[in-house]
Amino acid sequence: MYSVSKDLFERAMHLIPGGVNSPVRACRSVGTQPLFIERAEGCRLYDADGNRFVDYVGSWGPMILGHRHPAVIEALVRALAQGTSFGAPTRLEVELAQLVVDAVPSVEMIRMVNSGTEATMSAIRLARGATGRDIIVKFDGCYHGHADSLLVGAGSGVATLAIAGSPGVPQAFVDHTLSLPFNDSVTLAQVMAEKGDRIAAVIVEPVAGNMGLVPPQPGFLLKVRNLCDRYGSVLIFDEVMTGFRVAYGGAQALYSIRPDLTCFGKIIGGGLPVGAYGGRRDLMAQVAPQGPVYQAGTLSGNPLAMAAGIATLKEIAKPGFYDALAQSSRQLIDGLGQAAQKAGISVSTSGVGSMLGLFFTEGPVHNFADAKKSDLKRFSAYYRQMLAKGIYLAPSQFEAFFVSAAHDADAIDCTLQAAEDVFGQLAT
Ligand code: KE4
Repeated sequence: MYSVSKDLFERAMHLIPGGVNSPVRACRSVGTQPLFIERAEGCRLYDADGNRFVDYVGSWGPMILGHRHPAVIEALVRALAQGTSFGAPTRLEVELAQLVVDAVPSVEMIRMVNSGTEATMSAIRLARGATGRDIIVKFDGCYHGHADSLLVGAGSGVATLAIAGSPGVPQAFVDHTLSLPFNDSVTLAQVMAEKGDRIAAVIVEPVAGNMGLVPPQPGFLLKVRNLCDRYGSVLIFDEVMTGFRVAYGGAQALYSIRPDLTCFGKIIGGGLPVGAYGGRRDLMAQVAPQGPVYQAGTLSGNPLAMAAGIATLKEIAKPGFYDALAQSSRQLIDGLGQAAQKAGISVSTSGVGSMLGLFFTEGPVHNFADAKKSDLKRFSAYYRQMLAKGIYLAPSQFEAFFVSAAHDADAIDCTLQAAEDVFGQLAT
């Protein structure tokens, strides 16, 4: 069933740490070996053994259109005909920057980079440079990439691997980073009252997706915004995952909050390596070469990534795109909750647009401490049994999962059928 993947994994283990190029893909927290994917089409993946799966990882978010959308492929073919990388400006960078600026009013200027990590790392540096302050506030369970100063009490891989921070992160970085409970504006207010004049920025996933899916509680984001205003700290929305996912204008459009800086990734690259940070003109004007805050990147604004991102954004900007996606997503998450309930399995489900979460705990799940109450053994069994039925989920309780425009009724139906069988088996 998975013999080719097993062989490839054995070879990979000798060449690549853990046999993967990104930790969560190792599937260690769910007790399986990773499948090596050969190709993808629409909402489905095909592994090296020819097995077919309905894909709810979507490359961890970028594939909101589904895999190999014709418009994206055509744009890439056109771009390839011109070359792959020039190390010089191209019209495509201007076009993608304009699309993002038009879509997200708080973004007056934007800089392309090559990953979400680069985006958040650079936004943090900019906030520190602009304020002359050092302290950064983040929230437990939120993951902003693997930059040293942010790998403290993070979610995603760190949560899954139960590493608090990471070896190699100097103590000094821990001193400059405070990690507080998500959705807890009282604690944030206390910390800001005590240290606010030394806090350069508060960085938050406006909808947390790296401890599983945890939406903001009513008023939380507004309270964060008001506290940043009160103490002169920069508010950074890490929309690497939520940007163009939960709404065309991102979570900030959904919750009507205007951050000072926003980080992007994933969808704006249409599946190619990309990241970006942008926001207030007076802040972004301080980024080199216009200003003194240095940041650079060999492949920043790469024409292939720009072409795929432009094609993707043009498709998702079309009328009705998000309504249709929300409808199929709602059908899925409600169906999963009902299937679990029917089997007598305690789960807590949540959804913001096509970004979904299912915890194996009674809930409610409002923060990382709640999320960690989940039954990880039961999640692992659920993951493995759903995989055996052709449903490809994120291999971690602490990840969100995603529906794309390519997930048709057949895909949703067979997922719900599989879940009904699996929850029934888990209950015995
Ligand atoms: P990258 O450096 O992985 O492109 O982006 C880091 C990042 C920043 N901010 C948020 C909110 C993110 O979700 C991420 C990366 N997400 C993880 C999984 N949720 C990527 C998967 C992986 O690490 O393999």
